[in-house]
Amino acid sequence: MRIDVVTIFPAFFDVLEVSLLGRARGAGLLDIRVHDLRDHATDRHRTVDDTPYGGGAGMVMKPEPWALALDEIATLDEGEAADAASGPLFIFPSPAGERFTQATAREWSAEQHLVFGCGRYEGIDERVFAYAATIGRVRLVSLGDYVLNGGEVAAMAMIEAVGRLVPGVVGNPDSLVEESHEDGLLEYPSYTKPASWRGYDVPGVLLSGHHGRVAQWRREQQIERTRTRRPDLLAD
Ligand code: 6GU
Repeated sequence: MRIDVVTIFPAFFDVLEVSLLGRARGAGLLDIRVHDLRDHATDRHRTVDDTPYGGGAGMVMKPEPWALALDEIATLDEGEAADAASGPLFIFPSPAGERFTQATAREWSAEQHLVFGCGRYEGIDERVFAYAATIGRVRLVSLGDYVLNGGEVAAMAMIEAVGRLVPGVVGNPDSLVEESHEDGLLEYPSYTKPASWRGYDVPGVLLSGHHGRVAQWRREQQIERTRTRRPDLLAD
């Protein structure tokens, strides 16, 4: 899978060189390319923002540098411009977007080419989204109901959630099956040795060697945890 990121803070993405995703990049499973939006500014001050029409606080990111950056990234291997069908999936992290979930991550993990456009300030000129929809598909996506300073940290979270679902990135695919949110429930609690530690004992059923009872206990724990911590998931 190819993933491009457009940002005015490329350094945010340096950590993609470590851990699981770093290894996946080294192995050629993920082709991640980070671009500095300022490289596409058209003035010598490398300006990427301006004051909002209609007034108001903060600055808005200008459309021209975005269009140049997205055009370059969406250009097909044959040098031709992409269209809505042949182009990448453009993802703009935004607190005003639809909610990102494990289902979204699953869906995106089957894509060939994702492009994350990270906005800063009060946002990106709205026309950029309309333009991007002519050279690919566009989604505005939020991590949750709180505000971050920009799309970078949100894009990192989404890249990790999607990247680990790309075949081969996680060594043992079994570990992807029993996770929180994969079956709509939170994950069951986990324990390792020693069986007794500082007065806390591992639940006896896990030491019983009885696979059926272990499976039943874990299921009960999943439901109970979800009921107390995330009742909204059961309502869905
Ligand atoms: Cl995707 N972006 C920003 N800026 N803030 C957020 C968010 C995204 N998701 C939650 N808060």
